[in-house]
Amino acid sequence: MFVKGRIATSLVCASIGAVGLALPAQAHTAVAAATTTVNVTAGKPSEFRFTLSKSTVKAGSVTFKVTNKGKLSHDFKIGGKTTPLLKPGKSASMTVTLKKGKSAYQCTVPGHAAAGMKGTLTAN
Ligand SMILES: [Cu+2]
Repeated sequence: MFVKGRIATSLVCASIGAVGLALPAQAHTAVAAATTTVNVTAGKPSEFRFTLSKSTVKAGSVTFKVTNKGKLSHDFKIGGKTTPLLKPGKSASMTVTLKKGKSAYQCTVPGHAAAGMKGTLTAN
């Protein structure tokens, strides 16, 4: 199993080209898995809360799949981007590049962040 995995990694590296071959194999694995997906639920566990499937992510490209399970419309803002306003039951995906450190997120509907619809996500 381990040997088989090594071969697969080598093929990925080879496809990147001569520049890629100069880097250690581990770097190629990181490139292949660069985009992290975080599932975000708005309106859960209570109306003015977000639940994120991950509390830390790798810095770089992060896709947020936001679903509104509340009774009011909500959106999700992080890293300078905001999803469309989502009606109850609706969802949207958004890809953001996050730098290392803490990124604040919030709902931009007036009053919602103040009521608790905010938090921070750590990127390493
Ligand atoms: Cu909201």
